[in-house]
Amino acid sequence: MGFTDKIKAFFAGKKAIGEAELEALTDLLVEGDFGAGEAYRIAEMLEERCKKEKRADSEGAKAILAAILRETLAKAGTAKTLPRSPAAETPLSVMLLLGVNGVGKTTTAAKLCTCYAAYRPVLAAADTFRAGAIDQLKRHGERLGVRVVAHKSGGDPAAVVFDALKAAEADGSRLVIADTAGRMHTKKALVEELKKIDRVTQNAGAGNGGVCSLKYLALDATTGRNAVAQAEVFHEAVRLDGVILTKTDSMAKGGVLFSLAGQFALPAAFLCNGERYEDIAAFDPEQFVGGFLGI
Ligand SMILES: Nc1nc2c(ncn2[C@@H]2O[C@H](COP(=O)(O)OP(=O)(O)OP(=O)(O)O)[C@@H](O)[C@H]2O)c(=O)[nH]1
Ligand SMILES: [Mg+2]
Repeated sequence: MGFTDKIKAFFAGKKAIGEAELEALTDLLVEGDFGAGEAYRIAEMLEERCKKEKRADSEGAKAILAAILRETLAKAGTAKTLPRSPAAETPLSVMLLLGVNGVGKTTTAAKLCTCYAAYRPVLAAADTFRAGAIDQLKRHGERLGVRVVAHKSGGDPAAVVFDALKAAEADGSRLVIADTAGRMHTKKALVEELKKIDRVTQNAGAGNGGVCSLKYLALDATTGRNAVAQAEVFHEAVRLDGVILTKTDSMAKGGVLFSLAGQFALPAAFLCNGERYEDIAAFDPEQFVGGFLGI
């Protein structure tokens, strides 16, 4: 039975939510990738609110749980993104896709080209580390009809981003989407690399009111709680603008997004649910909570 089916079965046909039910719900939340402490806290809040609102029936409890989950996500606010069409005053922007190995950075960079087609995006092959990464991005570029700016393997990622920004300016493009290397950065190396990219980004935009830089962390939903640990390292190092949860199509539960919102005030920006270019959507908290609880 899938996770959402279990949640549905849990609430279906129960007349009252008592001690035993709250305990079972805590276990279910943990199974849904909540941390144990958080799951316990949410169950406690649910118990309190059910008492206060005099609703111990399962329908009432489910509605209250949905409200608690929505409030948890709201703590993170809304992730910074770009409007789908550039306004006249929208500065040249760069989106950096960060994350550990294999989470879906390159695929997501390509998907974002379709979301922001109105910007006539340029892809920057800033993963100069993994053999084959540049060719992989070039293949996406060919399929999408998007220009890919690349240097040689082993080159400086910041220099690639700089050249991509120059190419974008020359082409009348308003957005650079940069694929980065997926090695597990030490915090220091990550900070240094991104500082350098930030520096060249600001230089590239000098005289044009600067460049808007957005840092997104790609997280693989199937890694469960490990995603929270990854987010903590990256967010502490570089202050992320949002998270992109990938592979939500593969039996993943997504409870980590509640942890990221609750613990780090880090919001989700996009969800990816497949390997096709169109398998990406802006994060919608209402819909996400509905999906999580099978409402
Ligand atoms: N099912 C599913 N697969 C995905 C999704 N996003 C990416 N993938 C797959 O995950 C694998 C890794 O994707 P990449 O985009 O190469 O990941 P990456 O983070 O760039 O990997 P490295 O460059 O090696 O660090 C590929 O097989 C993708 O097709 C998704 O939303 N759903
Ligand atoms: Mg990659």
